[in-house]
Amino acid sequence: MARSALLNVMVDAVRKAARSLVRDFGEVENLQVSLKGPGDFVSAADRRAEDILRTELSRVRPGYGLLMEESGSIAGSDDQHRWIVDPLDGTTNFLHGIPIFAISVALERQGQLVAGVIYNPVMDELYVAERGGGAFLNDRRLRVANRREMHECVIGTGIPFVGRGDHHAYLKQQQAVMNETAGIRRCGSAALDLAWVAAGRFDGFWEQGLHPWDMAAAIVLIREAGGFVSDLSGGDKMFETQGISAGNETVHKKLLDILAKAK
Ligand code: 2AM
Ligand code: CA
Repeated sequence: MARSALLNVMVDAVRKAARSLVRDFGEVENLQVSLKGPGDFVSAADRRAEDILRTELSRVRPGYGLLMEESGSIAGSDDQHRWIVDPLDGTTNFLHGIPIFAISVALERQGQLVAGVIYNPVMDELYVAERGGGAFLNDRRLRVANRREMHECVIGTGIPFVGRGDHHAYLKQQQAVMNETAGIRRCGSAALDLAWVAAGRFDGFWEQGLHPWDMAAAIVLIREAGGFVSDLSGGDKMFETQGISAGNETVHKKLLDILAKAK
């Protein structure tokens, strides 16, 4: 597959940051047993990866704005373009030595998401998509799963934790989904969970309380894989409402219906 110049610069930046993350992930296991624990170390790993991404993306596309998990919003001289970057999605997994985490980079042009790259360096799974050009996993074309019966569907989700989200409302949603589906999975990286919808591994996904950097790249991937993405009311305000739901056309609609009834 011949990649566009844009995807090439995104992939190069992501691979460079991934080398730093993988080195640091190797250290985490040693630190698990230390008195202080790996918490501060992981924050530093996160910042190191973000610094590499900011440096590389700004070098190849000077002037583009940035929205990054750690540094926040950085305005550029070009107000038509913005990178949306999560240097380490799945921080809790990383901290616990669980090898499910990813770097996620998206490009927004005139307010529209046009390209996305998500990379899980431990599994060496590179997901890329560009608007109109399809979605790929390690150069293999992706298509969302085509199951239509909810009782056959595996649905990914994110579960709120201490101090985060409305636990009661979430449990009602989870109960409603578990009553109708083949199973629920919670892997701990929204970017990867959503990439897995694009790859047809999960039939659907929903989560509340996410930020743009958790979902931006994956939104491009899912749409380019023929899937549907919306906020939890079926609208297009994923960033504003912090909620997201995805699947093929049928599963996406059925999942939204189940979630609406669970209120
Ligand atoms: P993170 O690892 O980059 O923080 C898991 O349900 C998803 O929620 C992950 O993508 C995770 O991204 C995100 N997440 C974890 N803690 C969060 C928090 N305090 N606020 C917002 N998102 C969070
Ligand atoms: Ca994240």
